[in-house]
Amino acid sequence: MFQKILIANRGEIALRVLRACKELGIQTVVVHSTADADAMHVRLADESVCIGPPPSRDSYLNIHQIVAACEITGADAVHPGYGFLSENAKFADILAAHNITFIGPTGDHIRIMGDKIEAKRTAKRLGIPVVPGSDGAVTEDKEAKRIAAVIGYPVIIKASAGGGGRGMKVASSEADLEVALQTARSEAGAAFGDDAVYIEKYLQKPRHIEVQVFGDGAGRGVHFGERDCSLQRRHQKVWEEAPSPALNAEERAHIGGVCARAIADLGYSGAGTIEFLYEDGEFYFIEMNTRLQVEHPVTEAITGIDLVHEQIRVASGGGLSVRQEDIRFHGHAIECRINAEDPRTFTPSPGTITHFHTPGGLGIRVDSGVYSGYKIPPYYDSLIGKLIVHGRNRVECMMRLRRALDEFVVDGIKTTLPLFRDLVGNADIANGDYDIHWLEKYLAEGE
Ligand code: MV4
Repeated sequence: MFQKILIANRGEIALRVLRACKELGIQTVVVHSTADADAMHVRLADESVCIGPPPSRDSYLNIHQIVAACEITGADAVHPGYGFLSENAKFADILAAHNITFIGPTGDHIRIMGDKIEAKRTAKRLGIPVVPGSDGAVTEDKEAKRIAAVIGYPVIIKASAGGGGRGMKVASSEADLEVALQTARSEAGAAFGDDAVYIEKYLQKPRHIEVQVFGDGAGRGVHFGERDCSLQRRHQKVWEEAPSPALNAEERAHIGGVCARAIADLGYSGAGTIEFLYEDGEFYFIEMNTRLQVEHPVTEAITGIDLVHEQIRVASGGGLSVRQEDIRFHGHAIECRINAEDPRTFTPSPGTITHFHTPGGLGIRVDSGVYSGYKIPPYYDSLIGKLIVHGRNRVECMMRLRRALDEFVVDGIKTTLPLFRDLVGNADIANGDYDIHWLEKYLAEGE
């Protein structure tokens, strides 16, 4: 087991990882920018190293400063959290070259999944169902037209170097296709320095369902069920739940089994998320994330398994703590992302939190690094905490969520809490009847 882990992140996830290290008796080092000197994770860590000024590129993204902080403190592993360097293959390679363990998959696995064409090709080879479309990059308009005619319109053009919704164009008929291709190519070239694009059938009303997987790096793979993350705005998830209200146990076991076998065959190590669009009872792979995700606590709630413990264990060579048959699903969990934003426009609202009171009681978890008197710096993303509620079933979970939202107090800044108080009272949400477009339509209607 590791002696000392360096946490290369900030905010609620730095605290989340720190808690896991403390439970495992592992020493902690945090790195932080000058803007985060007063952050909770800096106060709670055994050691801290200031690695630069507020802009991320000069601090949380500065690989050399982070490696230097490892050498100075003698950390033997790095947990990258999510965002920042968590899916940076070069960072994973550099740490390996310094004999420091990256708590995550190999640089090569990160590289494969970062290239969306290569990721899709790999998924297909491993038996994961993919969206019908081109087999790789499309370079010729004629070829694109031929493929679109076969799969049928509408189609979507995606950038291979994109992902997470960046660099996509929809074409509803052949008349739109050339312009969509040109625009997608030039935008991808400008944004990513790689103009490779691919084409897929455009699904019009899918849900976003993602499967949590783990590999031990030596041919074993397991799944921890799915999360439904359909409620999002501009590709930012707002509300996530597990299990998905749309799946039955048979569908869950089937897609989970497919994903676990793929992870085993790939020799993948650590936590991963395989993202699907789900429409009319079918799953279609879109991307794989090679990190721990913001919404991992809903999976922890329904399985009772600490996914950060599991990541640390696997990275240290201890293997998976569970076999597939040990992983059981209990009840229902919902996560609400509390952002320092206007609840309707989502405009960031940094500033000082004058009062912070979190809900408690059975089935309530709040992951947050903020406190009364804390000043939210304007340089980073606006997530200030997550409310995760667990119940024996979805109805109980929703009742408890409504109560928890009533107790939650964040004064001094705007937050997304009022949006969640509206959502818990909505009939579609109560029925679990929503797709990836539901929230944006709901917000537009309220204008
Ligand atoms: C799609 C799609 C429809 N059809 N692909 C957006 C994020 C990126 N991960 C993939 N995305 C989409 N890909 C096909 N073939 C619709 C989306 C999409 C979406 C997906 C998940 C969650 C929210 C979304 C919002 C808009 C579009």
